[in-house]
Amino acid sequence: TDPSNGLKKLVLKSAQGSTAEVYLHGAHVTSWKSNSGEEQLFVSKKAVFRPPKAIRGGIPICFPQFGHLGPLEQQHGFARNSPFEVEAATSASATLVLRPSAEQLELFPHSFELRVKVTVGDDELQQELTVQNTGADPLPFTTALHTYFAITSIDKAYVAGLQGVPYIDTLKGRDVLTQQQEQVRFQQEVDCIYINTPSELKVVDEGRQEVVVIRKEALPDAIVWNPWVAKSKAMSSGDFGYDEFESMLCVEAAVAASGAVTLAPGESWAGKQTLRLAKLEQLKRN
Ligand code: TA6
Repeated sequence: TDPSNGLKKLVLKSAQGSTAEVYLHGAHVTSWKSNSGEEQLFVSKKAVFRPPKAIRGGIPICFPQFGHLGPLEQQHGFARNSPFEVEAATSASATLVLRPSAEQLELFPHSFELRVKVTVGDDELQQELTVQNTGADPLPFTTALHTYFAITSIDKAYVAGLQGVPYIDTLKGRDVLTQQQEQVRFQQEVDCIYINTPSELKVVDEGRQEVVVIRKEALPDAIVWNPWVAKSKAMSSGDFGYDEFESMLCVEAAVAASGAVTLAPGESWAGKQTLRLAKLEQLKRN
């Protein structure tokens, strides 16, 4: 139990010294430190650790829908602010499970089991999601790992690997555009849903000369978000500092605009995100 907020969390540690912290509330990873002990994830200084409020930062799990791509009023679904149970745990990994409550079944009349397996390794963090349809009807869902990356400063950061990928700029409507540049950089609010991206994307922090390589499996889409000034000011009444947009960016591995997954009764789906820290020059060599 975390003495600062009374919430239950698991602390994971790899043989190489990398650590992760995952709260049972939302199976929410709030910290991933590399072997050297450097924090890779952003959590707002104003984050609220009080269920059912979702924690502003780390890796919220958006399920059974991403954004408004689903039937629920609540953006990003209810998994991120639900109590998970620990099903299995070792020093470096934990499997948490969510079965919908009666209230949630009222909202979303599909029974399911959502498992999240978090594993920390050599400068690496893995999250494996499995969804099992335990009901008698088809189960449609969209989902996202809404990862908030810590960066030195937004003017020295970019996302690589999206050149030529179709995307929807949610701030400009629903047209499908095509990403022209290899590097997605930030000079204003960005909120784009990239559709069927390559399986590997890079979050580059030129400030630290480091890269987090994102490898996605069965999570075909990626949302890139930075709230910038106006949105940050709007959020700063709550759980986000007015200037915190300068030290974070979101790249979210997702099943989103490429279309919902629909599971037949008894069927399962599995998706995975692997985050790996590398030095920038290492990647420029190979
Ligand atoms: O992933 C981008 C986004 O959908 C943004 O539009 C913004 O709403 C962000 O998620 C944060 O959503 P939240 O519900 O966590 O405040």
